[in-house]
Amino acid sequence: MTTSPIFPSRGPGPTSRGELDLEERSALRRVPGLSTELADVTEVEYRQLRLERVVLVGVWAEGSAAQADASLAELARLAETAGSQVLDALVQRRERPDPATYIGSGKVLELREIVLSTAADTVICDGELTSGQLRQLEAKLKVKVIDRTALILDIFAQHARSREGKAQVELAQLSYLLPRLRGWGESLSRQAGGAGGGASGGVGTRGPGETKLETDRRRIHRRLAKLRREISAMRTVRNTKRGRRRANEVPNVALVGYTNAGKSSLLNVLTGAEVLVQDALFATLDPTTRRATTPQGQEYTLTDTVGFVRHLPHQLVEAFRSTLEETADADLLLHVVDGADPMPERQVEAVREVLAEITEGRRTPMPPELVVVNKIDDADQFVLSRLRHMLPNASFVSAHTGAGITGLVERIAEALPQPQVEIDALLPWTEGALVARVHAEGEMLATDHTEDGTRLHARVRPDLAGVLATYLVKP
Ligand SMILES: Nc1nc2c(ncn2[C@@H]2O[C@H](COP(=O)(O)OP(=O)(O)OP(=O)(O)O)[C@@H](O)[C@H]2O)c(=O)[nH]1
Ligand SMILES: [Mg+2]
Repeated sequence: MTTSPIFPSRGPGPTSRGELDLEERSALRRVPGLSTELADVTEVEYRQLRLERVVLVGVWAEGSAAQADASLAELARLAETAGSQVLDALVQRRERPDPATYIGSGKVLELREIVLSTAADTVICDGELTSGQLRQLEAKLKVKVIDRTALILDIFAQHARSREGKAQVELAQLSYLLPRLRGWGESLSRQAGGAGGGASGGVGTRGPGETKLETDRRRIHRRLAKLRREISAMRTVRNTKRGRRRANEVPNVALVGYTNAGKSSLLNVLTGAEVLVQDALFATLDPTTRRATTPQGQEYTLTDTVGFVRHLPHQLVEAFRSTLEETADADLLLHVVDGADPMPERQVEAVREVLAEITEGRRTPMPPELVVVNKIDDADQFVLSRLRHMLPNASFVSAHTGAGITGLVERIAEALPQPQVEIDALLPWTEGALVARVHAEGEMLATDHTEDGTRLHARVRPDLAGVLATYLVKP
């Protein structure tokens, strides 16, 4: 077993403030982030992380040491995106997480020391923990403990803007919360109650009674049902809009990819849009669609949407299913890969996993995928050559410098489904090969053999229509 701190500790903090912090936190923890309809569910502690002092901890069960470190580095970025200050990080080498306390009991003691010396107020675990694990860790560490799933849900909650996005995030949060209702946070409340003056009966006595718990559960179930109804109603509206686009036969291209890969930047470059670009994870949650035109003049729409991450909480995938499925209905996927990431291969894998989860059980197959490796201006040459090998058909671009963008635009144009052009042409007998080609590629409406040649009435792709231009019969 090894414990490797990968972030320098910032030295011991003022532990004397601990009790005060604890009280403040208990006050803060009550029902933040939930809608007003649940405001009186005091035991529903969906924990917010804003501006907290955190220590990260991970279990390294498989893969290389570099991967384990990268995993914690990503957790650190997530924590910072959520607004926390990362003080320290630990990885424990273990075959599997401890069923009771996630990390081993010896390591829990070490972690407690680190928590004390850094004056951290929160520990974030790099996985999805059971409520039992969370409760036991909190009892031992005496600070708030949350897992990676809750952290990601928190970022989504902070970034959600649209009514639909907010409803989707709340649905995900409540689904996460429901199985964890009993007990999580209970031990900490008791601690706070004790520290706050023993017999006064404050915080410690507010643990959920069985009846209260049942009421909370019922309320949450009702709320979940309502959210599902609302989300499906909003989806109907969006489907109608999309149906209208379809009817106009404007093909849609969807940008997908790992969070922070540069999807929004590419949307801006390709369409001249000005959507939010941020060096933050999950900057984009709401889908944005913009019109674009190929160099040949064909119109299409480009949709930017929520990014993916390794082990995207399944509650989020479920809640965002309608948004994500829309992606899977596109005519073409632009799969954006962050070339500046040290291990972009893992991003590609994670994105394909989420896409597979979305399309699972659907009858329509995945749209064709065009991989775009972005940020080549900032990428390591070794990583790029690995990617060129792994993704021989990818486009290599930089949204910042514009490198490779012209080529990408051509590739998009080629990959778009072509609208069919209806032609009426009279081909001389000498053009037998062309007649055969129209039969093979086009949709035949009528054929007539006349004295002057073959009269063809058909629907064909624009390029073939171009070839036939000289033989068109003027109406
Ligand atoms: N060096 C470099 N940085 C880039 C490039 N494209 C985007 N970035 C930066 O990468 C960060 C993320 O860009 P976004 O376009 O917001 O990425 P995104 O995929 O939309 O991210 P989310 O919406 O958060 O999932 C920003 O800081 C961009 O400035 C590029 O070609 N080169
Ligand atoms: Mg974005």
